Amino acid sequence: PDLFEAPDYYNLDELLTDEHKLVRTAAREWVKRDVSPIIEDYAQKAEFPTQIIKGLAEIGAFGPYIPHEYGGAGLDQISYGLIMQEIERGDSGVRSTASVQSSLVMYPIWKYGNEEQRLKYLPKLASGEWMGCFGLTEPDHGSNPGGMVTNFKDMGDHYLLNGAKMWISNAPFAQVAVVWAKNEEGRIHGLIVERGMEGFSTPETHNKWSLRASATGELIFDNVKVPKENLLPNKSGLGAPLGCLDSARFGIAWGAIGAAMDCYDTALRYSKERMQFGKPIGQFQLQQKKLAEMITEITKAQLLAWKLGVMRNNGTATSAQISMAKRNNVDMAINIAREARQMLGGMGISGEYSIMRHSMNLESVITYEGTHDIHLLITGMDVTGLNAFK
Ligand code: TGC
Ligand code: FAD
Repeated sequence: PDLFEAPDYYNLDELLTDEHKLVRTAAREWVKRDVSPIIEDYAQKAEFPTQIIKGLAEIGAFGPYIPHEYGGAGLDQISYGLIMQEIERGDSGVRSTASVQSSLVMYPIWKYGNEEQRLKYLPKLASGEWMGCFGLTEPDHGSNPGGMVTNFKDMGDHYLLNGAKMWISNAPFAQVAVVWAKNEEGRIHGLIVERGMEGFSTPETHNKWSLRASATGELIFDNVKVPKENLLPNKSGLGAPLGCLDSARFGIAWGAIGAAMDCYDTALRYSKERMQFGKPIGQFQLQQKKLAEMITEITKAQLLAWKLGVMRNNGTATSAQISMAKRNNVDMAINIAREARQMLGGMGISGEYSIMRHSMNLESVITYEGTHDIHLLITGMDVTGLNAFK
């Protein structure tokens, strides 16, 4: 079999429909052709390759499950997951761009917006004509977003927005920002802020050693006049942004498998080619242990993601179940990246191979969308009924 398509140790393809496989093939072929050959170079330069935006839109990565009437691909949750998996096989930073656009910008406009907002923004976001970002995290409020200080006041004919967001993916080039801020009563609402509004700026964050091919920045609001029609009317409170995170975390649980697959494939291939002591290194038991553990963990993660996809499709997945998959699968991927890097010896640190880039990228993935420890505490709260955050 083509190693790029592997691994599928438990023949999980049997669980997929023809549509799932077609969507996956389209994403896979596009990543192989348009992302993998250029991405190392962009990561080294610390630049987002804007030329791939059109291709991301074409494979349905912008709003995979948003209905056709709003320009989305109208697919199910498993197709969404498979697209994220294939993109992250290329690079977690590219998957981040797609996650943010779909789950953190299009999703809230679709779910919490009115019809005018859906029609104004969703088709342009689906086609990639406009790119979006999501502002929840602040300099002093990361894991505890409920403490945010960004706020807006009702000025009669508009809102006046003040505050700052930090670590925002896509911020430096986004035309549209979905921003979470408190009103005068301290209630959290979503506002659509557009580039060009006076007092709104998006300085880029430099010197990242992780997600270098993804642009990250701040969102600064200095008395920004936001038209009243830009408030998302249909949901407020912390549950509104957390609902978006459920969708993004689900996609990350699938995406991380893609990064792990690429590291495993690379290490497996290398272990059969690299000769030391007169043998391929794959013949040594210590190297076989690494590969055997990798394929076991990938297979478990695939099953977790697939079943979660079934539950997302029928609307029964709980936020805690999503947390478990995000936490497990990202941890699985970061461990595989680290082991795979060692298997390549000195070559493991070189940009000739993708492993070190995946390894560094996953340091962000294990932190954003809720850190590894925050997700553990969500599981802990779910099973004990006792809240460690309060
Ligand atoms: P808590 O009191 O537990 O909950 C507040 C309200 O929210 C409801 N809720 C949820 N609703 C929907 N989905 C969820 N997952 C929900 N979790 C909780 C909850 O029922 C409650 O509703 P109500 O009506 O009673 O008010 O909230 P808390 O303040 O104790 O915090 C809980 C905690 C720590 C789990 C949460 O705040 C959290 O998840 N923190 C992590 C922050 C985080 O994930 N930030 C991500 C920023 S975005 C990002 O990283 C993008 S990276 C993208 C990329 O590049 O791919
Ligand atoms: P902190 O919350 O300060 O956490 C520091 C440490 O303390 C962590 O290990 C954490 O697990 C631990 N900790 C915190 N609270 C507890 C507790 N109660 N119990 C035990 N341990 C605890 N945010 C957005 O809004 N939009 C984006 O697009 C976005 N993109 C990002 C892109 C990148 C590359 C990165 C790195 C981050 C991005 N983020 C984004 C922000 C991300 O969600 C936050 O970094 C993350 O939620 C953690 O917040 P923090 O960095 O403030 O860490």
